[in-house]
Amino acid sequence: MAGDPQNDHGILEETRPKTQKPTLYRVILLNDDYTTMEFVVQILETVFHKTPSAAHQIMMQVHTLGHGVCGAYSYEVAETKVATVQDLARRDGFPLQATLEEE
Ligand code: TYC
Repeated sequence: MAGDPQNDHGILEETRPKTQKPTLYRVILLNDDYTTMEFVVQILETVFHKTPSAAHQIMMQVHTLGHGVCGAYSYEVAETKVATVQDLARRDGFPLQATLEEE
């Protein structure tokens, strides 16, 4: 039986994995008609540490498909990145939205 500590020679052994995979959350960027492409690229470079080329690629994916993945992080980090994106966007008067999705 999985996780049964009693093996067939009667010796107790711990079979439970010692490490657990942390649940990761994707940060999803959503398209809109008003945020500039330049601002989205800047967000991807500064908040998500993407190269200029990767940032441009993700921005174009969001622009054409409606949404795109910026990265996967622990819940706390992902939440903070969503809040940072929204704060920076509002500060510059853009309606840009980001959301979380469990991986
Ligand atoms: N659609 C926007 C434009 O044409 C650009 C854009 C891309 C906006 C990605 C948001 O997450 C976004 N200016």
